[in-house]
Amino acid sequence: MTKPRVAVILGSDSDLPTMEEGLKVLKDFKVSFELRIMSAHRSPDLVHDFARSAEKKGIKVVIAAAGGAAHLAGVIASLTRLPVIGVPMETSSLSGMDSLLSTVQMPYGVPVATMAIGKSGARNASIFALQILGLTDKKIAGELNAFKKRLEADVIAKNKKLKL
Ligand code: RP5
Repeated sequence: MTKPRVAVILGSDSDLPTMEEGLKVLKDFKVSFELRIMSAHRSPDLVHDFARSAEKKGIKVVIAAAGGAAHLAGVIASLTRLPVIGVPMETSSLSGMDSLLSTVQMPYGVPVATMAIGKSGARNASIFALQILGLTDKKIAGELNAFKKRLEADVIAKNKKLKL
């Protein structure tokens, strides 16, 4: 196994079923990743230690998923220069709007690239991470080009199936 270049950080194990959708994408592209559970509120020291050491360990991009008062991605972004992608989890009380706003509303200088709420955000977080890696990795760039071509081909095929 090559050294992980992507770290996927979950606020809780309850986020895993949603984030598995994104992990599948990384696996499909055969990109190794580190998967950890840590909470900005319940285990701040773990978050601090991870974020301060991630770049030195060879991580290039962090995906952080959290729900509710979802400060995990923002706290990680405050502690590292690595790009941080936030995935807001769907919640039962506010349908994930709480997670979305607390992930996206970052102050100037500490951005979090915030995806859509839930599974579609989880999948796009992985695509976005691959796009970042693809800036310097020709193999990933080529595979992303092929992936985008497949998306286009699917749309064209749907048009052909239309019966008016
Ligand atoms: C957040 O609180 C987690 O990211 C999770 O989405 C939410 C609920 O966590 P659990 O109570 O299920 O551990 O920190």
